[in-house]
Amino acid sequence: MRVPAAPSVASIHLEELGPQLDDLQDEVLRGLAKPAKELPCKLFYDRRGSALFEKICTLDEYYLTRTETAIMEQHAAEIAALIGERCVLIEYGSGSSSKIRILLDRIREPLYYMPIDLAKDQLLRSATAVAAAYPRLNVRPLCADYTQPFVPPSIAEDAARRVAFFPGSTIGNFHLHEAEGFLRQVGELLSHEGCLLIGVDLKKDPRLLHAAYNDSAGITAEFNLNILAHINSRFGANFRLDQFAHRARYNEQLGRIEMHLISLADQVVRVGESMILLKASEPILTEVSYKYDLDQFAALAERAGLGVRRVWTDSAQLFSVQYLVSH
Ligand code: AVI
Repeated sequence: MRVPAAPSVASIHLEELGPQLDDLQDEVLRGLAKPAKELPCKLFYDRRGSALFEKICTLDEYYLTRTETAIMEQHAAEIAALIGERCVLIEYGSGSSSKIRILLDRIREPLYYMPIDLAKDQLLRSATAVAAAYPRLNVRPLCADYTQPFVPPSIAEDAARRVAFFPGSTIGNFHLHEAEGFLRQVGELLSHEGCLLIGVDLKKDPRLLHAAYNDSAGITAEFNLNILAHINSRFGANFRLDQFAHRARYNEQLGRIEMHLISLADQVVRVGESMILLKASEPILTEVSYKYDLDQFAALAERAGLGVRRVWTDSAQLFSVQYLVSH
């Protein structure tokens, strides 16, 4: 059996697959030119946004992180047995790379770990920390926008199987048709024998959802407003953060949290060379966060060519961790 050479932490090499700054700016401008203005939620995650999100994950009201972590810890042995030995782990939206450790502590001889994220600084920091903690693991961070189709570098052809990991219910941040396209793309990457371990937040009492996205310490509001600061520094825009307010509401009909920034006045904002007109009370949609029921998610996965093989939930059925295979 081939055992990969232990990489030294200093040798961590980060691979980049765009996107170009111009493409991102175009995406921002296209969103702001729509009759109902919107911004891409991937732009939440600059250095400050990533730190604010880490803080959100520790809040009492934000049940998602602790519930998912508890489910994974409780079922880690079973999950590891399903995954088997000598796999390559590909994590989408790896952020702080904390939940992958629950798997790495249990899986037998994982060969490679490829964390994929757009937030480059945090990606490099987290990948370096994982490499230091698991010296026999080959860690290959990839800075890429996984919300767009991309071809990952070929790695670990000698691995027994590819395992995609997509925790946190980030799948909820895709619109439904995008979620299907994303799952199909993951399925194609997995090929035969591959599997996807995914965290999916579930429908529940809207009061719990409202509290989770309108926390009493105001961290989610700061996180939402920070997208404007990020756009200011990255694209030479001049949004005034004190001219916008955070709003997050549960749209029961569509089964999703809708997070907006509300313009507090008639105003003109410059983004690059463009001038954007905003009316008082006009909303900018910054994020959707879909909540699924189990049947609805299984049907979505089926349409994308994936089959749900195992579902673990907490006793209150707040959150689910699901094990999917490609057909
Ligand atoms: C990353 N994502 C799953 C979070 C969510 O709950 O939709 C982002 C977030 N937005 C506000 N709070 C947390």
